[in-house]
Amino acid sequence: MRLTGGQMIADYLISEGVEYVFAVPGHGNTALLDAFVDRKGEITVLPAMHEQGAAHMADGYYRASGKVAVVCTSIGPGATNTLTGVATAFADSMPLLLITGAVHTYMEGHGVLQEIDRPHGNNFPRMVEPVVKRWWQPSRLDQFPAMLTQAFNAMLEGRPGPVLLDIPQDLQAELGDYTPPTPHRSRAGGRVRGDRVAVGRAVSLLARAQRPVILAGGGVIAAEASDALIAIAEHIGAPVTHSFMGKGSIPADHDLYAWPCGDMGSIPGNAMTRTADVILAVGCRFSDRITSSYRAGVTFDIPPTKLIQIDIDPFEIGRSYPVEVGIVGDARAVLEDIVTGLREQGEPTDYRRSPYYAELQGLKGQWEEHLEPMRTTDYRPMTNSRALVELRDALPRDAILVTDSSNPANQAFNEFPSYEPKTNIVAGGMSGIGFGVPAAIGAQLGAPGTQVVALVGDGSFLQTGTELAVAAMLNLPLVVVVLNNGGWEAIKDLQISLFGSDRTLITDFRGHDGEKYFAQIADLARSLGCTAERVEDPVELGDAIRRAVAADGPVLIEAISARELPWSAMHPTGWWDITVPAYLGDTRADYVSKRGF
Ligand SMILES: Cc1ncc(C[n+]2csc(CCOP(=O)(O)OP(=O)(O)O)c2C)c(N)n1
Ligand SMILES: [Mg+2]
Repeated sequence: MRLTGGQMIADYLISEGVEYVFAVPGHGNTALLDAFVDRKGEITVLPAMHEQGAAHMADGYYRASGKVAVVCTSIGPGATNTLTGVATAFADSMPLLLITGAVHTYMEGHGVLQEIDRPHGNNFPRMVEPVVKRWWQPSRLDQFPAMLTQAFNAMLEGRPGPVLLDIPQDLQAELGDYTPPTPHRSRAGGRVRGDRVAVGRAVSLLARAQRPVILAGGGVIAAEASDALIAIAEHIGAPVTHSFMGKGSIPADHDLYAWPCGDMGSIPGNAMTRTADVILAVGCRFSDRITSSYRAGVTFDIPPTKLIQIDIDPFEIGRSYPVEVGIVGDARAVLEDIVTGLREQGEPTDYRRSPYYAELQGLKGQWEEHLEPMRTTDYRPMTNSRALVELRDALPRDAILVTDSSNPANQAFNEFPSYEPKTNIVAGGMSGIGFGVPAAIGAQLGAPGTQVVALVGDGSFLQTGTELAVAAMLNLPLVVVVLNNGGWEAIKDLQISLFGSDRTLITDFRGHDGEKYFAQIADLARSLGCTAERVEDPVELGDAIRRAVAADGPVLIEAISARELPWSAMHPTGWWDITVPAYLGDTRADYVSKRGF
């Protein structure tokens, strides 16, 4: 058949079952977008207010649904605005199909409007290259079928991630011959099994371990490997801790749940990993976030702890810690083989009778005690810990919590129980503020029957909160809770605790009169078409959230939150390498004495 390039793309996306295209239009993609006009009912094109928002929406949609979404933007600024969103998906190994407009093939290099033209014409792909698995910039229509099938292959196979199609405007509009490719005929499918010898060695190590610990990363969620992971934990009595991305791998009320480890981690998480004799790490990168910046003996002590590491990407094996056994493979396939191996070796341990189990329960009790004062206080402005308690109480067990960065995200990581995979959505590797609201819009579209809640700070909201206009247009039943403390308080807390109380700079928002400045966030949400409430008393927060959950459209709750230490801060148990300037004397010396390198 004869189709335009735009029609070929629309047709292939529909054949792949893509439901949503998040788009911002411009002259660079109008011919492409027009191809979707005649396919209404088969695929939905939705607006975003900013291209970063579009990318976070597509990413959030995938994280909640496991289905790929498309981002379609214009050329130049429309394309460059996507970079943070694409980088976020790339860091967390999330597939995302970015389609941008490019200069007409016959005008490339002339420096036309919005062309990134130096040192090479049509050069946007090289800006995005470090954060995509692959990119295409076709110059002929006959390249389209292979480009489209290869794009889905690259996105979905092996370690998933985003890809870019940068489509010259003339090709979007021109007719060419097209034989629709069959989706799935160009990719393998199935699961990559681990090496049998290596799996056998892992089984022996785990069966003999006295203090085994399982560390769940995002790979467990991606591979839907929770059941196998829990089966191993129960067979050998191993506490389970996790990274930001691995949260939800095991229900928080499972008795082997050890809460998270790392610089923002918990007492049990860090104590168990620090003293383990064998750690089974699954689909996790060992970023500085969960290793306490690699300072030995805070979160990990590898060696002497023996590490079994499973990852779909061979590069991750042994990247930061030497492995006793490294296994390349799909997390679920490998864990299922380990379960089989363990069952062949013997009966499950009666782990609840062991002193090791008692030790874990003791540490979990200490953790609850550690959090208790900040969780139960009626102090106003409210603590984040108290807000998290109220939020958990008001939400169903399967609600999806979307966070991005800073204290709201870090405290949710440490304090908010997640019970199911895919109910914890967080900007893990990039940890970018501004992810929360648009990602939650995408997640609510991806999980229509489940309550999605974004929990963000005012600093985060002020970056991308205008995407609530999209939630209002769609009347999405999304709940957004903004913890408004009038500033970038997590960074202020760092400035104070590391550099001194007289060395804060720009982190409290202040007006020209020197008074603290607060954005009126509930008013802002109302102006965009959302219902909004402002809550100052923590006692009233739970009911406000219940009202928001019961509403049928988007509701924002502006919760006025603590802005001064100790109320404003989280109290983590790990260590984070935040560099201290050389002129800060004793503080610098203390920092240097602690760092791992
Ligand atoms: C895009 C981006 N810019 C800057 C940062 C650095 N950063 C981390 S936390 C933070 C403060 C965030 O403020 P807010 O969302 O209000 O949360 P609070 O710390 O006040 O609770 C900043 C600026 C970041 N993580 N992401
Ligand atoms: Mg703030």
